[in-house]
Amino acid sequence: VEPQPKSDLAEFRDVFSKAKHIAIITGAGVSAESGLPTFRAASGHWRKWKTQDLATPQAFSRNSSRVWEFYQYWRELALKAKPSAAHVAIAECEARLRQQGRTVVVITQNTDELHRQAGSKHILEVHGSVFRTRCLSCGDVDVNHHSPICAALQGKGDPDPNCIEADIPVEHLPRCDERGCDGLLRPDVIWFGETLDSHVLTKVEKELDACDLCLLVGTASVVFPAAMFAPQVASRGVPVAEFNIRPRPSTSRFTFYFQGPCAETIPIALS
Ligand code: BJW
Ligand code: ZN
Repeated sequence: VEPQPKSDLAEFRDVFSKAKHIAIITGAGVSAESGLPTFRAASGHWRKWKTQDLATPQAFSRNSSRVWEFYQYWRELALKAKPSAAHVAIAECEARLRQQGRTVVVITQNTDELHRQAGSKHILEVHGSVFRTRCLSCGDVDVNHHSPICAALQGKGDPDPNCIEADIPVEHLPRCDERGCDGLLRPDVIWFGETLDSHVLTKVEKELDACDLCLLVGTASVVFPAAMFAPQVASRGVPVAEFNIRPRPSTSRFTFYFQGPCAETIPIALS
């Protein structure tokens, strides 16, 4: 029989108190209590489509207007959202441990910047950010928190499956303002079929190799390569603690499992 992960908080707290380099891997579940829908729940649909139909370079080249409407909706939600108790506890933990010469790194798949808003400093955003744009012509990457991001997207992005598509001409979608460029902008996020930024991945590898405790919070762990991060740490014999509302097949490979909404479990675990 496989060893079962433990849900013993006192034992976790003991390991946590001795850890010097903590890697916290997060997914959409950490933002669920901020009111942002997760990707693989029924609520994760937008109009008639799933994320897999919209978050691809093919979808963007076929219908840039539709994909920008989807991101208009997302960016509005993320801008209005407030960090949850889990985001806050993670940020406070980093600040507190720093005083003791211990480090915390957040390796997040989320593109909502809520960890940053909560005050986390050491963050690796492996799937990018919806608040950055990238130019398809010159490659320029820019920070952009404006909403709407361009006049034509004002009031667009309604998730109702029966609403009429905006069909915005590409010249009215977000365009590059670098001198003489005017190229089409896209959200600076990683879509299916695209490789993760190699500089970010190198930093992630370093952190996974250096950590002596790993937390895996609110992710379905089905999207690669991020799904391999925690198993990679566990295979070195380093303790991994998973926090999720429901166990997953690979949960059994980890040292600890704490079931429940992470806005409840994380503040207790990291207090
Ligand atoms: C709570 C909670 C609460 C709820 N408290 N918990 C086979 C092997 C290897 C690779 C592939 C393969 N087949 C296909 C691939 C490629 C593909 C992939 O992995 N597909 C899988 C679906 C199989 N991967 C890629 O394409 C990646 N690139 C790549 O691999 O490059 C090399 C390559 C290229 C081509 C072919 C093969 C290889 C890129 C992946 C990019 C993912 N991008 C997205 C969109 C980002 C843009 C945006 O945000 O708009 O990233 S997809 C979406 O999923 C988003 C998320 O970051 C990501 C992960 O989702 P996450 O965070 O796990 O969310 P959910 O909703 O799935 O889960 C929420 C969890 O929280 C659940 O477990 C809940 O129970 C829990 N929860 N409430 C605690 N309150
Ligand atoms: Zn440009």
